[in-house]
Amino acid sequence: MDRNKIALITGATAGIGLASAQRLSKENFDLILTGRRLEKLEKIKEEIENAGQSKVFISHFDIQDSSAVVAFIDQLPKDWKNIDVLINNAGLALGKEPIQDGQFSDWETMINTNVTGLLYITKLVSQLMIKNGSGHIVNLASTASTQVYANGNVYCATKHAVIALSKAMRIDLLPHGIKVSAVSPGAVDTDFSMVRFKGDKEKAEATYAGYKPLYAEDIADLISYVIHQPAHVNINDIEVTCVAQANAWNWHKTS
Ligand code: 8X3
Repeated sequence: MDRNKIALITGATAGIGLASAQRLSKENFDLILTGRRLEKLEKIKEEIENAGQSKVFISHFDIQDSSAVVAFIDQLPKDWKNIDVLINNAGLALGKEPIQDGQFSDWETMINTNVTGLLYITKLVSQLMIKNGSGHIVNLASTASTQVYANGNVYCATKHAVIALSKAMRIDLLPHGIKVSAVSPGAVDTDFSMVRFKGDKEKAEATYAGYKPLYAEDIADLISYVIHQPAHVNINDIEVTCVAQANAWNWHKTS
């Protein structure tokens, strides 16, 4: 291939999405970065392009909005439509209450972002990949994709859906040679918990206190490993936690 590969990363303004963008910019990828915050995307584009290794195309929209997703794909310049890798990273948790106390609006946002938004993007990008004759879709799942913890209800359900959809996509896209992988991290020290607890710093910090959690760069490293396998190899599913976390419930905290 005489061009850089192209990776599309959703939710690229922070956390795992941003770390993946930074990582892939050093690995001969040009990047399509999407998110809701234009200013952040502009800053990231400038930083990566100034470093001189990668071209960056940005687009800001909310993946919950199907017309915005359609418009984004329609308006992608022709050369940027050769997407080699789609990293479905956009996703969030909102609230941590028992089912009887959960907020409808939190549930809607989680389901519409983590599941429906991922589907909108995947449908349209997989059509481009089929036209191009190859591609790799990497879905960000979670330890919550196979386990359910107290008060994790709807978030865990959305991540279970991500694993089910990853398996389904792998079947549907099999005749087209498109790889589908799921990456399932445990606790990663990002603004995930500040978002989940709606700015409650004490609760957010408690999530990562008393042990050494994973960092966004650890997951970017794994994603890089997953997408750099030989053409005939696909990593279907990979779960990763820090050493202090055994599963969704068991932790070894020193304070
Ligand atoms: C993030 C991991 O344990 O907060 O998906 O659900 S957890």
